Amino acid sequence: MAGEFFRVNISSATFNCSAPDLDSCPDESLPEFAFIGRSNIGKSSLLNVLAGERGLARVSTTPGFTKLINIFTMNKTWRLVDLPGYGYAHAERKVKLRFNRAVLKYLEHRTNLCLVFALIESGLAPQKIDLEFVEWLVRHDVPFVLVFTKTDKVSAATLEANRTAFLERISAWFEKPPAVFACSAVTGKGRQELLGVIEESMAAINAESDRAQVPTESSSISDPQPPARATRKRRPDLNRPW
Ligand SMILES: Nc1nc2c(ncn2[C@@H]2O[C@H](COP(=O)(O)OP(=O)(O)OP(=O)(O)O)[C@@H](O)[C@H]2O)c(=O)[nH]1
Ligand SMILES: [Mg+2]
Repeated sequence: MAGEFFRVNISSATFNCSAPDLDSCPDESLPEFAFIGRSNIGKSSLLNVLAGERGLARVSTTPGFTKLINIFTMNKTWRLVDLPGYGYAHAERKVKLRFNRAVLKYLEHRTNLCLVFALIESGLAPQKIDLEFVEWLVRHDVPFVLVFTKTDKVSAATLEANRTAFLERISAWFEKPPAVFACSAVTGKGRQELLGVIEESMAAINAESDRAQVPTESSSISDPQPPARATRKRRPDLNRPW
């Protein structure tokens, strides 16, 4: 139910693979939830917090550390995806792109990508590159929630001011603004809420899949409906309860 969160228990978290691009990613059989944001924002750290395994994704003080699409499987049934960050000039210089082309392709075309956690620094006023990236997500219909992170480094008042300012800057792009969460990889704040979003998302996908498989009056045995999972884009839409 909207606004209520389940307690998700992760009993197994394993490394699946590191892919240089979309074509190298594993099959699309499991729902994926990906972390994106500026280099050094804390994507790998937050993935570890959600997974409950400190050393699962590699963390570094060096910006631009994660260079591949790193995929991890939770409870053998869904995946967390650690993406290379954006906005790190040195990593981008060669290709003269502000955003990593392989990451954009993954975000745009990965059909089992259910939701993106777009990380924003709690301690900063809205940054041009984050606004530009969120606009790209909106234009490409990528379902996302905003995660203001590193909240342990800022006061509640600073977080609130920056969150409000960011939402004001993006408000014209939506009828209904995206859900916003506040997290810290240091304190674990926000973990249950993000896991709750994942749980809700998977429940919605399963319900949609079940609905699609219920025979209708017009369907017949000689004209079976193909299973929804195999044939349809399974991305949730932007009008989700959260
Ligand atoms: N205080 C604080 N530090 C954090 C938090 N999350 C991450 N860090 C630190 O920020 C630095 C970068 O963390 P990463 O998780 O590697 O960041 P990333 O976004 O994966 O970085 P790239 O892979 O380079 O894009 C590390 O020194 C972390 O310890 C947080 O919530 N609070
Ligand atoms: Mg990283």
